[in-house]
Amino acid sequence: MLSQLPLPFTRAAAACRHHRSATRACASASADELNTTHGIPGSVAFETGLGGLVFARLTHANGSSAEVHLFGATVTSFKLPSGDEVLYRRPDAVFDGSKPIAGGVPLCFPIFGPPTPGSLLKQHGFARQSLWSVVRTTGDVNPDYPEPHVCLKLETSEATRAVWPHAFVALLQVTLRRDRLKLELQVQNANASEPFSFAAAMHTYIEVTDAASAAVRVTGLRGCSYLDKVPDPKAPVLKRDEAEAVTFGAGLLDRVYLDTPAEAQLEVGTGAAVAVEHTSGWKDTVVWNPHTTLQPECWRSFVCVESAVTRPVTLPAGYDWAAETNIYVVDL
Ligand code: TA6
Repeated sequence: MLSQLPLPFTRAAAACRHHRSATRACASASADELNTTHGIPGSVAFETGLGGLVFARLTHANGSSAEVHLFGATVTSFKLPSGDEVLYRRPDAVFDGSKPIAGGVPLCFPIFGPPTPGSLLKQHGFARQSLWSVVRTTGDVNPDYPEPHVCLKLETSEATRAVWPHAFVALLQVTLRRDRLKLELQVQNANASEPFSFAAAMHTYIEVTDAASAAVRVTGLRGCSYLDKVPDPKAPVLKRDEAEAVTFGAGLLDRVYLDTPAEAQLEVGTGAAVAVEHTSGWKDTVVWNPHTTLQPECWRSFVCVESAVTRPVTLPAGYDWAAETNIYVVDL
């Protein structure tokens, strides 16, 4: 009977063999347990890394790979088929769960930046310091192009309610596509009737040859308005960028570009650029380099280009918000 079914059905059925979801999400499961429930040989494996923190390793048939820590749902590595790393992990990053992982793509939610007076939230919110659970893994999103995928979830708990009194579900889906890393954040308002407001960002650290060099620059933001956070992060100044590109040698640079085009490119100094492309839910693009506020071997080695929604989005009860970021390398 099966052989008489139309081809698309047969293909979908075949794809299901590589799709693992559990009835119960496992927040504190060990790597061994997660391999049993969600591992997909050759595509998705769980490992125990620094400080005992568990991460998912996605491996593409073309040799590219990504690592996603359950702590903070932080993507900590994205390697091209050549083995070259695209992201940057700061040397001061700690992996003991006491602080967000400094590097890769920490996820800011439900606020971006410093909390408002009286708020119990910490800078950039709790998502990057919470343990997320594994909902689903997939080896074959499209059977023609195997795309390793992991979906992580964070939802209301006593700890989140203590600092943010709302019922929510946040899902981060990470898919290693043939030529890019796709990150999709979905936020659901699970309150019975109350709306809530949130902000968010994919705080993406990208490795560069030397941030002080004129060859390291961000293009695609010319003509955009931005909030300059350098004078005072709590009272940013509205400016307009008329420069051909953003460069980093002159001093601390901390800007929230508003209502930006879908793509910005960071030229990393090697003749290649890293594109950060997003869908319209991400309205803004943050560009940050800490200059001498961090050690030279650190600040010269990265620039953050972040898909963000910095002005709070109000989500009615029962509604979802979703937005996608794609990170890929282009030759200039
Ligand atoms: O995204 C840029 C920014 O908001 C800067 O203002 C800077 O403080 C940076 O994030 C790092 O924040 P963190 O809390 O990770 O030290």
